[in-house]
Amino acid sequence: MKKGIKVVLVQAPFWTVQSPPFSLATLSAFLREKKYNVSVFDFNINFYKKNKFYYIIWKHLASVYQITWNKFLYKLNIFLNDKIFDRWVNEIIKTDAQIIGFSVYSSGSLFTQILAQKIKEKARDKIIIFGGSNCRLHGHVYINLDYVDFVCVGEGENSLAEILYDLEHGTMKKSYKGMLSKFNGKIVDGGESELIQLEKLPTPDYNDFNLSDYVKLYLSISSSRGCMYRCTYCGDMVNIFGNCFRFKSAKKVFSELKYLRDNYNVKRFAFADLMINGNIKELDRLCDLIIKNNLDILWTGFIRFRKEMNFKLFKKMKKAGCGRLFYGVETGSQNVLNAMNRRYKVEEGENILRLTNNAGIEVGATFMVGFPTESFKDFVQTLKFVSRNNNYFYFINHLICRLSPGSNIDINPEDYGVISRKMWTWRTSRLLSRKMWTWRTSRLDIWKRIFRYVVFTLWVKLVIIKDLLYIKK
Ligand code: B12
Ligand code: SF4
Repeated sequence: MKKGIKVVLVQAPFWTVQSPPFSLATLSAFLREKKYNVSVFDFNINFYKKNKFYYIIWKHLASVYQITWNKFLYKLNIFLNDKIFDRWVNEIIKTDAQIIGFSVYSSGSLFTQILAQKIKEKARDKIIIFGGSNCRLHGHVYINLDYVDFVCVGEGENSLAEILYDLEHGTMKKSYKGMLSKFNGKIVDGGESELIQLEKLPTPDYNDFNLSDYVKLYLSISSSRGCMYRCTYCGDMVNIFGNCFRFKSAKKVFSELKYLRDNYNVKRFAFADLMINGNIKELDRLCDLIIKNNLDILWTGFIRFRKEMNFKLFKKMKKAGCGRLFYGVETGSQNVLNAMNRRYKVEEGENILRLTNNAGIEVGATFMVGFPTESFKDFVQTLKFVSRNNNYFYFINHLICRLSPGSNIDINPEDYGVISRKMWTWRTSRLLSRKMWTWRTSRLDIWKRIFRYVVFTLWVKLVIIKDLLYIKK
């Protein structure tokens, strides 16, 4: 029998249009298992479907907002999208839910805040909870907004279930583990929540989503949470609950994949893990199970260079349906790799790219230019790395290294020659968190990094053209 408390979970724009928001599918499955009455709304896909062009314009504006927290953009959004917001607010209020939870990523911060504010204006009694990776970074900023009641800074499952339980039994407490809350006008930090046992989590629930709305649909799944490495630039560290790596057994992941395939008739999956090869033995076992049971699926995931990965395993992964893997290559310089604490040798990385490609798996690679200790010589080594290995890449992404809040560089900037942080002091800007998104050693340094980014972009294009000419010959 369902419990009396109703909860709505919301994804505001902007998030992926290829698959339903994974965090909400995970949380709704968990709460439903506990017999709560849950409704889920993906307003991101809703907005996309209404007008794709308009969606893209706002997506870019929202990305400006995520850095500047610009008041003008906030007001412009309310002015131009008022009707859309009203429709969404009404949809939410119609459910009669007491609790409204938002999954907040940096890309969705602008729309989430406006939507939450409008809900509170219309129905003061609703309890508004923010959760998601952006809350780990900006939790204190969010909890200071008068329309936000709780901010989940840890894993959502247990914290949310605890609040729902207490609300139902009239035993609301001063603080909740994994949450920031308000009590008698004061902000209370409930401390770290206990880590959930992944093996006990239910399979993500995609029943609330109209799957035909998504573009080239795939479903997300996870085999682990966290990471056992400590790359110095990595901001995901703040998102790694409990600072450790946890994994599900191959048997459990297989049963989830099978259930999702059979239940939703979907064959394309993406692992939301930070790396799918955190536990190589379980990955190997999972591939065996998929092959033995002829699951007939196609999947992708983020993966890390590890010298334990061999050709036999890549072949097995391919046979089990692995179509593409995403590597964070970052640099072709051993010096920079060491400064990044990537813990592998350039040659090992190259070898793994070759093995992946030879096994018939497409390779997506991300490079990072302008790491604080990167010299011009290091940069040239990265360019050479790209041309040497270009045949193995299906596509290359690259970005300028930015200061990720919570990363080692952020905590110990002096160790990397980062002497001062550039503060975004827009006159219109709202409350800004202490952590900033970029740094500067000198004005020249910024231009140097932009220059390298441009050169890298051109280089990738040049290498591709060169290869095409070569093939034509
Ligand atoms: C998988 C993933 C994706 C997938 C999403 C798949 C999907 N269907 O949802 C894809 C590849 C599409 C993706 C895309 C992007 N991503 Co991404 N992604 C991730 C990754 C690796 C894992 C996220 C995940 O699903 N984890 C598993 C779930 C279960 O965990 P979770 O989301 O944290 O949710 C838990 C808690 O946070 C909490 N919670 C979450 N929501 C709520 C809500 C409530 C009410 C409560 C109480 C709790 C709660 O409970 C959940 C369960 O414990 C993270 C890295 C990370 N460390 O989190 C980056 C990350 C979330 N992505 C990020 C970004 C920036 C993006 C992009 C915007 C990048 C870009 N510029 O294009 C795009 C957005 C989509 C688009 N193209 O427009 C950033 C977000 C930054 C921030 N601080 O907000 C992260 C943190 C990576 C990073 N360090 O930069 N991403
Ligand atoms: S960059 Fe990847 S491997 Fe390195 S600490 Fe972050 S999540 Fe882990």
